[in-house]
Formats: sequence, C-alpha cells, structure tokens
Amino acid sequence: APTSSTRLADRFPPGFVWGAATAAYQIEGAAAEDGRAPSIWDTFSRVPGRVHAGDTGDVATDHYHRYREDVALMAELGLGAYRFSIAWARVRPTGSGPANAAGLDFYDRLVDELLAHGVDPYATLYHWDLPQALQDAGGWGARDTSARFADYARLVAARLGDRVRDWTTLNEPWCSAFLGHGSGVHAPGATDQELSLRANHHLLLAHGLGVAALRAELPAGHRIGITLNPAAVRPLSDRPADLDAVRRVDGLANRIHLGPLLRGEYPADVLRDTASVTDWAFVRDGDLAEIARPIDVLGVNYYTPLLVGGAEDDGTGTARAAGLRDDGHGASGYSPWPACADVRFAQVPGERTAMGWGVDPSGLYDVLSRLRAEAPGLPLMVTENGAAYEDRMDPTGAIEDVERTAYIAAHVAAVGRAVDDGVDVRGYFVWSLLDNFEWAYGYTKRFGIVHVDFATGRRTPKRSARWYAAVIAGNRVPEAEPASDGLGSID
Ligand code: GBH
Repeated sequence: APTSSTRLADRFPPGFVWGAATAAYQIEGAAAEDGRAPSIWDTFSRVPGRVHAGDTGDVATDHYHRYREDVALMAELGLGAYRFSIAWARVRPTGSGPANAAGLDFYDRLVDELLAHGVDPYATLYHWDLPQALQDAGGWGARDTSARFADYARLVAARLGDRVRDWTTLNEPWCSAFLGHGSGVHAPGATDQELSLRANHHLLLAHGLGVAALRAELPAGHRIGITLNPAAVRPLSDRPADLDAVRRVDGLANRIHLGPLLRGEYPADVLRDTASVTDWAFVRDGDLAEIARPIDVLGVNYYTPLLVGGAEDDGTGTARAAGLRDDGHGASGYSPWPACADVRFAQVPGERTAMGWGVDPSGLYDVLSRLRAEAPGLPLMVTENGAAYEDRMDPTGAIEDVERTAYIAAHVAAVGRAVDDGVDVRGYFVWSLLDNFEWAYGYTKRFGIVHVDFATGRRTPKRSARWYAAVIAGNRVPEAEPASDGLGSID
C-alpha cells in the first residue's frame, strides 16, 4: 500500500481545490447591524453557563467589517477557494418574511471581492444559525422549517447564483440535530431524544427541498452538495458487545444520513434501535424521495475517530460509562446518542488536541474510502479538517504552531493516500482560516491558521499558514519547511 512518503514526492491531481473554511456566526460579528435579526446562537450564547465565559458572536473576528482585509490575506496565501456560510437571519431576518437587502448586499460584496482576487466562493446556506423567529415557531422540530429553508435557499441563489458555482445546503446536520436537541450543548439547547430524531429528519428534508430550489434557480453546471461529519467509528475491542456498539453508533452517526441521502431509506436497524424513543411518524410519504435527490458532491468534515464499546467493562479503562463522552463537548449530563445509554465512548490513545480529541489521520482515509464504496461515482470534498492547539506568540510576534502544521500535514497526506487509491476527492479545506468563536468553548479554542487578537482584531498568519501556502503553490506537501519570511502581520 502507498505510504505517506510516496505522497510527499507526488503532486495532487491538476485542479485539486485547496481552500480554507469559516462559518458566519463564528467570524462575522456585527450581530445587530444592517437589519440582521437574532439567530438561535445569539439567544443560546446569552443563557448563563452555555458558552464558556459568556462569550458571544457579537463581535467575533469582526469579519463583517474586515472582509476586504481577510480576502487579501486569502489571496496572499494563494487559496483557490474559500468556504463561508451565509447567515439566514441577515438575509431574511425572521426566517420567512421579507428579504433584507442590506444583508444580501454583504454577501454580494464578499463574493465580488473573492472573485476579484481569484478565490472561488463556496457558499454554505446553513451552519447552525437558525433565525430565532423560526425557533419560536418550533425550530427544526417543526416540519414547516424545512420549507422555509428551501425559500431561503432560492432567495440566496437568485442573488449570488450568477457568480457562486459551489453550494452546500447544510453543514453537519448531525450536530444541529443531536448536539442541538439531544445533549443540548449547542443551540437551541434541547435535551429530548425524540425531538433530536425529528429535527434530524426535518434537516434532511430541508436539504432535499433546498436541492430542488437550488436546481430551479442555478444555471446548469453549478454544483450542489451537503456537508456531513461522517464518523470513523472503531470498537474498543473485538468483543461482540463492542462490535454491536459500533453498528449502533455507525447507524446514528453515519447511516441515518447516508441511507436517506444516497438510497432514499432509513436503515432498518436504526429504526429498530430507536423504536423506544420515537415511532418515526414524522416521516411522511414522499419525504425520502425528496431527501434522495441527486447531488453533485458530498462534503466531509473530519477531526477525530470515535471509539466505542458495549455495556460490560472490557478492562481497558479508557472509556467512561453511560454514553457520556468526556471529549470536552460540555458536560450537559445528556447524551447526544438516542437509545445508547449503555454505550461507552472513548478517545483513541495518543496525542490529543486542545479539544481533547485524539489525532488519527487514518480515520480520514477510512471515511473517504468508505464513502467511495457507499456512493460510487459521487465526488467527495474535504470541507473541514484542522485542529485547536494552544498557540504561543513569541517575542518577535511569530506563532510557530508546529503541532497544527503537523496535524494538517498528516491529514493532507491521508487525503493523498485516498486519492492514490482512486478515491475521487476533489479538494481540501482547512478549518479554519481564522481563530474564531468555537461554539460552546467561546474564544478559548483556536483553530485558525491565522491568529486573531480578539482585543484588536489584528490578524497574524501562523507557521501553519505559511506551510499551507507552500502546499498550495506546489500542489503537494513540501519536503522542506518554507522560509519563515514572506507573510507578515496584517493590521
Ligand atoms: C465542526 O464541527 C464545525 O463545523 C465547526 O463549526 C467547528 O468550529 C469545528 O468543527 C471545530 O469544532 O463528541 O459525541 O459530539 C465538528 C464537530 C466534533 C462533532 C467531534 C462530532 C465527535 C462526536 N464534531 N464530534 S461527539
């Protein structure tokens, strides 16, 4: 089998897309400007105890005002593409009412700025920031929210579709459904397993209706997809109970989305496993055909594998009991996994990032290979991959983030191995361009290849940014470290 050292000498295929990703609530700030209304994250971040230190996205990286500077930075790095999300509550403040011209204008300016700098815009329509007005009407628990999403998709496509070729409906519906409504560590903060499965279905339905709306609005040849966070689920041991835990968690993490999206059906074992939680009456005739509408690309976000075991203690001492995962996702006391109270979750051994997540690039290779097998012919795109580490600025103002650089290098190499093996991976987007609002962790976890001083807004490219610029320039992982000059700090 090819090794990472084979890939170090090889180039990626011509046209391979090298990008960086962000999301609206995590970077924009300007939360009350130009007619933007609150989203569920504005509300949630104000509930005491939900977000570290009471942090909010009110200012974030102030990208709303600094987007020109940020696009200039992207151009300096040589990024071929920039994946950003659109804030629904900026362009249609109450979710279903009139459009807000000033909100649409912002994305219009951003797209023009990107194109003027040779950076291809990749737009995600929903990265977790539901308009609060729609939450007040039932949120993702309400079937009508799916139709409202399709209306919103059409509105944005009508404005940007002449210039944006690449569209993503949803980012990680698993997180919206199960972290938002099961464990409650994300907005809207519900802890109701039945509701999490219902919300998941309505998110999938929103995707399907959104695809139809985008197809109707966009010129032929534009690409439409969805971004999932497919889990590399591994057993604690080969005991039957552990292998069965893998089957169940794989069902709830992966097949609950891949079944409907790729085959127009929920897996029978998932329906059976969750029968004590819901009767699935929210699935109506025709929904699955809607959800299974053809897509052009599947986005993959990957950070860390998921290690699981069945009920009995297998003596490894690595797992905690009761379905609660000590990975820093917030100790709400509620599990995001329905009907899995007996399942134990653990981290892979070895190095951890600042999130407490284990580092294992083979999980990315495994996920890409598995998707090739399950969705033959469907192009894949790594839409997020990256790591939080505790960066230190040295006395000269430089940030030598060697761990992040090594993390990204190892994962890019894993993508290279998948490409070598014939997996149709079209691109890689690092998470994230900028340090930003890391959801329940507030500003304490830094994922950026560019440092942000949250007091002043000052941007400083880290070593990882310079290294990534060299990857992009050569369309390959460089064998030597790039020189540390060339990219200074940008005020
Ligand atoms: C992405 O989510 C987000 O798209 C992005 O906005 C965010 O900033 C970035 O990652 C970094 O967090 O512990 O049971 O929840 C990734 C979220 C992290 C969700 C790992 C699944 C493991 C299962 N994923 N997590 S669990």
